[in-house]
Amino acid sequence: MKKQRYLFTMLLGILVIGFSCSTHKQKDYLHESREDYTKRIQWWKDARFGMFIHWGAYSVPAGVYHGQVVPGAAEWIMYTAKIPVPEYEKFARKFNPVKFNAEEWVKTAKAAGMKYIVITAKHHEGFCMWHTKLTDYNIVDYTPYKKDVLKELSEACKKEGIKLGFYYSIMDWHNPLAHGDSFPRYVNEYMKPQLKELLTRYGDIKILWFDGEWIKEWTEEEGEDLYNYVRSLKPDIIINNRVGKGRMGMQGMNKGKGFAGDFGTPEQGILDSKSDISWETCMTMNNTWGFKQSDHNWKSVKTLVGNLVDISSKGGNYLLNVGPDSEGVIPEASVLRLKKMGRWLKTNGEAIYGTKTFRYFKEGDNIRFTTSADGKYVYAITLDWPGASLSLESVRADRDAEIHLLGYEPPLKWKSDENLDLLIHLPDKMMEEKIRPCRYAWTFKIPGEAFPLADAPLITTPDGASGKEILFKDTVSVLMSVNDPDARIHYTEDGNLPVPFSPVYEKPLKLNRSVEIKAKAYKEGVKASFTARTKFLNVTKDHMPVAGFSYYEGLWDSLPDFSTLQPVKQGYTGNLSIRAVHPKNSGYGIVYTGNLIIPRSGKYTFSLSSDDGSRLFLRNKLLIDNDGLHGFDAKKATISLRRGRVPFRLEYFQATGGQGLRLMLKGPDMKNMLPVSAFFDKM
Ligand code: FHN
Repeated sequence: MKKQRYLFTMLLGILVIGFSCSTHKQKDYLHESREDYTKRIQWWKDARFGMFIHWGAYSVPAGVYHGQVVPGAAEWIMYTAKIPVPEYEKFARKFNPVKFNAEEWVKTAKAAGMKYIVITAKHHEGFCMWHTKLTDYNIVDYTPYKKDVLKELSEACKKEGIKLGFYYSIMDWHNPLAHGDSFPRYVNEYMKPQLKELLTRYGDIKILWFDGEWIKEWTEEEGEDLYNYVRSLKPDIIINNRVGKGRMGMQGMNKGKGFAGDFGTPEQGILDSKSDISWETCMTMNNTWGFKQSDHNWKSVKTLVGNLVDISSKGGNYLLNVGPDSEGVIPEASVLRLKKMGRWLKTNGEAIYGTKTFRYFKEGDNIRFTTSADGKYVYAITLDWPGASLSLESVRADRDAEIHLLGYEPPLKWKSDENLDLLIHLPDKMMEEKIRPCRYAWTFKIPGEAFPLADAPLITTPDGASGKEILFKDTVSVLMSVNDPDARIHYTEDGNLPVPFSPVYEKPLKLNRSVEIKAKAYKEGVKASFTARTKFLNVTKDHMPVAGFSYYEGLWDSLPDFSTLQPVKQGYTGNLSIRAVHPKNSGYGIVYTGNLIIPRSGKYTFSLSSDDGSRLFLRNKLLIDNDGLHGFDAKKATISLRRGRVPFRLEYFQATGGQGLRLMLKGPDMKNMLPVSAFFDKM
C-alpha cells in the first residue's frame, strides 16, 4: 500500500512537472569558453567564505539510537545504525523545528563574514526540506511543522543580500527507485523534477552542491547530462564536481580534465598548495555535519581563522559547516566561533575577499600571502604574532611605500636589509596583546611585488622520505636536489642559515648523528631561494623514545592482514602523527610497533580513536578493536599492567574521507589521559 501511495504521489508530480521538463532544449554547457566560465564563477571566487548547513530528519536522533551514541557522522545514522525505513520515518514525523528563524540564521552567516549559504535540500536519507510535489516525505506534508524552510531561507537570503545554494544528494536511501535497474527512473521521474522545483521556486539559486555521486549506479555520462540539465534551468548557476565522477575521494579535486563540474571539493582538508582549478574546502566545526548531541569537539577560532587564511592563500573557498538541532537552533558553540571570525574579517577582510594568489603562497610555516586584485598590494598574513619585527624574503616593497598593519592607522617603519629581505618594525606597545588590532592572525599590507627567488632545494633520503623531521637508526644518506640546473645548493649542518660561502652540495651526505640540515639554492640574477630545512634524528644514538612504523598503500573497508602485505616504507616516529608518516589523504595503512614503559603497576585505561579503523595489541593480545569504516570515534579498554616494558602493536587504516588516529592512556595517580607517545620506550 505504502509503495502504491509513494508511486501515485510521484506519478502526480510527474504529470505536474514532468511535462514541462520534456519541453526543455538541452544545450551543451560543458564546453563553454574560459572567459564565460570565469565571468560566471567570479562572484563565488571573490566571496571566499560560505556557510554549509546540514539539517534534516537526522537532526532529530542527533546521533543517538536506542539510547546509544551511534559512531560516525550524525547524518549517516540511518545507515550506520541500520535503521529500517519505516522506523527512520518516525524521526521525520517528529521533526518540528519550532525555533527555526531563517532571518537569524542568515544574519549569523552575514555577521561571520560569510557571503553565501549552501543548505541540504535533500541528504542521503531522502527527506526533503522543501514542499516538493514528488513525495510527501517532506518538511511540509510529513511533519507537524508544516512550513517550507527553504522558502523562508531563500526570502531571508534575498533580504540580507546573501547568495543561496542547495546541496542535493544523488544517493537516496528512502526512494525505492534509487537503486539498481530502476535508477534511471529515479533520475528522470524524480531527481530532475525535484531539481526543477528547487531552481524555479526559490528565487535566484546560485549554487548546486551535489553529493553521493560515488554510488555504482551513477556515471560521468549521467553527471554531464545532469550538469547540462541544471544549467539549462539556471544558466549562470555554478555546480560542484560531485555532479560527475571526476572527484578523487576526499582530496576533492578531479583525477583529470574533462569531468563535469565547476569547482573541486576537498573535504575536511586543505590543498597542500595553490591550484589553477577553482576549489572549495568544506569542513565541519566539530566532527560531524549533522547535529550530534555528544560531539563537543569544536575547532578553536584560531584554527578556523588559520584555515580561512591558508585556503585563501591557495586560491580556494572555505565552506564552513553548522548543524542546527531538531528545533532549528544553530549550536551556541558554532555561533560563538562565527561571531569571532566575523570580527577578524571586519579588520582583515580586504586580504581575503576578492584577492588573488601571490607568486609564493607562504613563507616558512606561519606566513601566508594574498594580493589585491589589481596587483598593487601584497598582503602578508602572519598566523603567529611576529614579535618586534617581521622579516620577509619574498616581497619587494615599492620605493617609499607605506606599509600598514590592517586595523592600525599609522604606517610602519621598514627597511630592506643586506640580504634584500624586507624588515618591518612593529610598535613596541603591541607586544601587549590587547593593544593589537585583532587576534588570531595579522595582516601586513605592502605596496610591492614578489621577489623572483631561485627554486628551493629538496632534501630527501634514498627511500624518498622528506619533510621537517626524519628519524633514522645508525646512519642515513642525505640527498639534495633543485629543479634548476643553473642553481647550486649551499648547505649547513650547524643550524646556521646557509650563505654563499657555505659548503656546496655535490654528493649524498652520510650522517650518523642528529643534525638539522639547512639548504639554499643560489643562481645568478635572482635572489637566493627560501631555506629548506630537515632535522635528521638518530633514534639510537640519542636514545629517543620512538615507535617503529610500516606504511602500506591500498583501499580497504576493514583492517587488512598486514603480515601478507609489503610495506611501501618503514621508519621511526616520536608520535602517532599520520601526516609525519605520509601526507596522503586516502587509501593507506600504518602499523606502529614498539614498547611502552609503564611507570608503575596498576589499572590503565586506553582510549583509541580513529577514522577509519584501528586495533591495539598489548603483548600480541588484542586489547581494543576499533576496526571498520567510521568517523573519528573512540573505543576504550582498561587493563591491569605491571611496571616495566610492554610491547605494543597499533594497526590503522584510512579508506577515504576524514582521517585521524589518537591513542591516549591514563594510569594510577594520573589526572588526565596522556598521548601514548609519552610512554614510548627509548631506542
Ligand atoms: O556523506 C556525505 C556527508 O554526510 C556530508 O554531507 C559530506 C559533506 O560534504 N559529504 C559526504 C561525505 O563525503
